[in-house]
Amino acid sequence: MKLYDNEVSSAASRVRIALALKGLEVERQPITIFGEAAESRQPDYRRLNPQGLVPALLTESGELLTQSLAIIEYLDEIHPEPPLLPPTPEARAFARSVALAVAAEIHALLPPRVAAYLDANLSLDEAGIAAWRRHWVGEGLAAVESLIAGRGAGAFAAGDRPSLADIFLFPQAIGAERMGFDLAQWPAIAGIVTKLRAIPAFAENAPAARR
Ligand SMILES: N[C@@H](CCC(=O)N[C@@H](CS)C(=O)NCC(=O)O)C(=O)O
Repeated sequence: MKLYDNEVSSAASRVRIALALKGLEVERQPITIFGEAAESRQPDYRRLNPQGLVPALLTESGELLTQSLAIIEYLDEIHPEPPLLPPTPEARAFARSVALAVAAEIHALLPPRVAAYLDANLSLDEAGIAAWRRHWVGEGLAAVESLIAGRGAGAFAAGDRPSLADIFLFPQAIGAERMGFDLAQWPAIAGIVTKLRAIPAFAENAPAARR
């Protein structure tokens, strides 16, 4: 398998974490994602992945899979151990809801293409874009905190072992810290992130800081 990857990407980090939890080694193809000249925007990559996003995973059978949630569920199906989804239907639905609360309600508002649009079409300067990002991260993680704390599921976000929910939460929480948020304001998230930092699959595959 081959992963189209970017070390800074929060979405690609999710797939790297899932691969590491499964003990799977894949070929990595770095794809640049920032600026007009980004490889993700070029026709060659668009032909492969029309959305022009990372991650994307080329399977052994030559199919290109896109979207981190779909890729991770695929990996979980072809390599079921250790499972990335909890054992009960309710807990599985909860894990997916945390994953989507991060991917669809927070992360989707932050990537380079969104910042580029705010800059080019809505005349937001750097400070305006930073305020936009802080707003959606702060509001989004506060909601995720309530979801997790309200359910009181266990040691991790959706039970007593790391799951899909943690795979999505961890890179977003690391990103929030880099933006200057103190995770202590969200005690359930802060406690889970402390435990996840001690797990090499998470710690070694967190999104890198943008240089
Ligand atoms: N929902 C997608 C999000 C993918 C995504 O937005 N990736 C970002 C990097 S974190 C990207 O490739 N951005 C390129 C751009 O915004 O132009 C997923 O979960 O895979």
